[in-house]
Amino acid sequence: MEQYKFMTLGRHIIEGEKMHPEASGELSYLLRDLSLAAKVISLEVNKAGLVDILGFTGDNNIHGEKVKKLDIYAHDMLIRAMDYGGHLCVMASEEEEGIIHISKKHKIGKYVLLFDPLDGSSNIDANISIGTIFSIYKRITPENTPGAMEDCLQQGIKQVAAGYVVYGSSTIFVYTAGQGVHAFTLDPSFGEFLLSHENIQIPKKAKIYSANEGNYLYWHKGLKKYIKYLQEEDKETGRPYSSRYIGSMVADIHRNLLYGGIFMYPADSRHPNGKLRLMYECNPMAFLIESAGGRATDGKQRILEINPEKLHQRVPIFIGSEEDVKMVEKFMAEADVEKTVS
Ligand code: AHM
Ligand code: MG
Repeated sequence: MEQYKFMTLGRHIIEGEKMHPEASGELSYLLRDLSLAAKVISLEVNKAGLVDILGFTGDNNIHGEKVKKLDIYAHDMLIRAMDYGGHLCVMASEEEEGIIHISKKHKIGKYVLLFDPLDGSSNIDANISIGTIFSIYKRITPENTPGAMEDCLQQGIKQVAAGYVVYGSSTIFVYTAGQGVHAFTLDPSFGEFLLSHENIQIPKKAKIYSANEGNYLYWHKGLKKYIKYLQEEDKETGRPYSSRYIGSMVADIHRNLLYGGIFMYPADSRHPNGKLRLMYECNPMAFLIESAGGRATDGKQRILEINPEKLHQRVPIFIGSEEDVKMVEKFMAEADVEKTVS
């Protein structure tokens, strides 16, 4: 097994910064604050089966879904850990309808943070991996003023850093600040994230597809054909593929990042924009997967180039190994041509 240097997340961030002497260091502090929030959330997630925290609170979130206590806990914890640092001007969370202003008591900074505090939370009761997803931008409104909606509604390509924390058999913090994708595994005995995967590159082509096939009936014709194609036998192209779907985006993407594969949450005839949110789920994952050499589109357009219209906008997503994503795009484009001709 490859031996890594005994490198903590904090030290890795500082060393990365040394390569950019012009950097103010604010992004490093921001990532460090995020990792602190992740440790606290991880502790609470691990305790979920032990304390009376499971079950619904009875409240609905802004999408009309039942909210569990841990979602609220993670949302509150992130705000508490992030708003006093002086590095942010505004935040937005999947669990809150509007933007979240920085308290007047604290200094206002130049960065913008968007997050999904606990993605895949419908899996909590079954002890299945869940995660926190984050996305960081530089503000576009004038400095030293409160951040605004336009700071949050930037194209994904403008992200300066993004990542996720997966709370699974171990807790792993994965991030990119544009130069490589790195993963750090939490050592629970002394509470440090230690470098476990450096410069992760997603395989160009793989043998795994992840999608909720229960929606098959409602899918685009080209997508149906693509899935059937993956299930056919052909040794040369490595088919049939394996189907792996956890139903927890962070866990599905994490596996595909390491082993290669394609994750899809497409549009369907009942949900023309798919399910996942551009600002909280798709953009950060697209930034990360592209930084690891992969590809992310909505079937036609690069996710990172979509012009966001609203905070909680949903978009279809096809993300993962480059050649696999290109292949599904080809199937869908061909089906569209057939439809126009007939
Ligand atoms: P959430 O943000 O409400 O947790 O929903 C997002 C989750 C993703 O983690 C996962 O990929 C998807 O919803 C699963 O949806 P489905 O149950 O429709 O397959
Ligand atoms: Mg989510």
